[in-house]
Amino acid sequence: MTAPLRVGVVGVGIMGADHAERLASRIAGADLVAVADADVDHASEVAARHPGVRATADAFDLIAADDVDAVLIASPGFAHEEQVLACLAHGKYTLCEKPLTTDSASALRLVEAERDKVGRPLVQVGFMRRFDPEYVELKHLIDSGRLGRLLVLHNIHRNKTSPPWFRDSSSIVNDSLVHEVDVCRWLFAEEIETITVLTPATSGRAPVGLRDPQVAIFQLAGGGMATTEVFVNSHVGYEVRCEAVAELGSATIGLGQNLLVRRDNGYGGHIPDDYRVRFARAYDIEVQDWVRACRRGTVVGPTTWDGYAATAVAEAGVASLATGRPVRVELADRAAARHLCPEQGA
Ligand code: ISE
Repeated sequence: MTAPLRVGVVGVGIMGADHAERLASRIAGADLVAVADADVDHASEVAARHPGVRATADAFDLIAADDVDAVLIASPGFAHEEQVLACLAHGKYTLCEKPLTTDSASALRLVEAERDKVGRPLVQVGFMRRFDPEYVELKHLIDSGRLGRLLVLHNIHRNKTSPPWFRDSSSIVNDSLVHEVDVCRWLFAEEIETITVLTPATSGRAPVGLRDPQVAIFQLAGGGMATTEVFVNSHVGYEVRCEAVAELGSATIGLGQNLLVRRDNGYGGHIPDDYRVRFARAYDIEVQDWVRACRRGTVVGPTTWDGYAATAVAEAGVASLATGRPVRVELADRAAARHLCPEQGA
């Protein structure tokens, strides 16, 4: 394809509006042509920021439109299944924000629909950490073998405050911990077999009904393990760190030590408020790579299978949250995703 990729964005809440801005201003080879949101006034407001972009309340109109080559879905997770199915039916390349869907059965239906209706990958799932330069460097280091065999990952995932739609503790698993699920599958290049979600003392600053922080333990198929602390009301800032412990050494990312200022008997740096700042580069690279791949007629990055596996692990995590006991992750046969190249995804 030589012409720019004409992209429509479905859902222009916090993340969708951020992606619309990125597509309209920073991404080469793409034209933002339309935005859709159930709140049409908000869609119009976002469209008005970008001359020539139209707004609609109907996601399905946008997906079907002849002048839309590819669709970026950033609507709430519960809307994803129908919207991704529409994209598959119209043969449109799709970048679907995480989670692929909110339960494993519907996520698996999407893997199968992509296989049966299209027969090749068309959908990328928005696990943007795989495009973050620090995570990419860590992945290359692990894959190079220079640290020897990867044994353990320690993850820290903190948000300043949780969004208002985090009404119960399962949101932390489904919406926040799910990133570490994907990171672990990707860095180990193995599936997660069991997950345990523990609830230490809850912070007095967490909204009522939210067990926050949580500590999760993943057991990988090859025997490795990962620990994750998710704390979404730390009231400090957005912090994501990962330490990989391997046979010959360890490696850490996310220390955020780019600029250290010494002043008035102190020293320190800045901690961003949220993921749009911390992962700005990752989002830019993710969307730019997606656009390039669509124009070449391919798909890169996390696949529908990765989206399905992450949702299945999160679902087991929510079950574990209720008891604090390990829960086994039941995955479908990988043949469900035989249309994906073996090297794609985790
Ligand atoms: C949000 O949806 C994200 O994806 C962020 O990366 C995560 O840190 C946050 O907890 C989620 O709510």
